Amino acid sequence: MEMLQILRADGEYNSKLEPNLRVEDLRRMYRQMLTVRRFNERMLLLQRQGRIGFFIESNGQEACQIGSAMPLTQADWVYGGYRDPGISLMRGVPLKLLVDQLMGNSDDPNKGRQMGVHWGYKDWNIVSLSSPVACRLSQAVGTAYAAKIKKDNMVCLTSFGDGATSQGEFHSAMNFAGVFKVPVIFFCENNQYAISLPMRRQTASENIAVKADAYGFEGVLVDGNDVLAVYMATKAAVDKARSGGGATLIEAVTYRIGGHSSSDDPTKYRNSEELELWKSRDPIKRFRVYLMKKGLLTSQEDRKVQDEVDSELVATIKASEKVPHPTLLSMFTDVYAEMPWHIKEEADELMQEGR
Ligand SMILES: Cc1ncc(C[n+]2csc(CCOP(=O)(O)OP(=O)(O)O)c2C)c(N)n1
Repeated sequence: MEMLQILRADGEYNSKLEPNLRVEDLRRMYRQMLTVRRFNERMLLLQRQGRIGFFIESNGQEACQIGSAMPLTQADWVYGGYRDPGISLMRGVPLKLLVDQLMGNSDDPNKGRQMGVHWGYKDWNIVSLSSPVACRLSQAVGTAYAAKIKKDNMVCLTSFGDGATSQGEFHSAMNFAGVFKVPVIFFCENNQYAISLPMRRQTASENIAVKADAYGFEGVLVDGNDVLAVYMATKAAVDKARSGGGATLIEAVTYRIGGHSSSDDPTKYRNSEELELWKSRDPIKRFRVYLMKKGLLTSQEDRKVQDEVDSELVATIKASEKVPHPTLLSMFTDVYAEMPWHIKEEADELMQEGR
């Protein structure tokens, strides 16, 4: 199976395959990729300083997030992962809401009741993340199937890691999607590891994309560090799903540059040569070289964008840190349409304590 690649690691590109994207879209994609990178760096620092409790980085996976979100419309639905803050940003979720989520403050739409990095933004059709690996695949298939029954023109994209493909839920979701020709895009961000388990121990198949064959739909292998290739592959899958052609499995081959989470030490299970090799395939660097080659970005403009992204992050963190924690009583709101008596009793008791 051939891997779709448009931008090579050194920034050379295949002009025959370039997508027809507007200049402002290319610039937006670059800015958002930078934002994700800086967001990762800053949030990990905040976690180390004890200003947030937990974080999961997506350093190195920026092209996957930005390229896969790009072809979606606002009406489409996303069941994304903890490594996908960039999908939220591309859909228009303000950066502050991402920081609010990690702080669990009262501006967070979930009011701090979800685990950190478990993004969910109803206004942008981003469904709150469930922790069990792979369970969102069948949730996404269900949503997409409902849309099909209702003759709603939306598609549903779900992203997940290589580890998710070894769960039973992967089989159930893929099988159902194939049989019922559901408008869903399975977007696998193969970052080579499921915590410490390397890809060679994950599957004996030649790759993950090939698994789609068994379910009767197309599997596509794409360079996950090439934002243009990810965009092209996802756009084709979105167009196909929207026109009744059913599901696609996209395997975006990438690498997790950081640890699994802020609680992990990856030096325990992988070597620095491997890390350096993948760092040389950086998705942002190659997109920057491409934009410069095309005359769409100068070094000065690049500096300016980077400064703007940094300033926005600093200001956002400051603003989020000023927001108070949710009140204790907020744990009783938005949960039940009608509060059961025993919960009401607990809420009343808490209120009497003046909290
Ligand atoms: C059913 C289940 N088993 C184990 C875990 C613990 N766990 C959390 S993330 C993770 C690895 C997931 O790897 P992958 O799907 O490749 O995604 P990645 O973290 O690499 O993005 C595991 C085992 C879990 N959340 N759910």
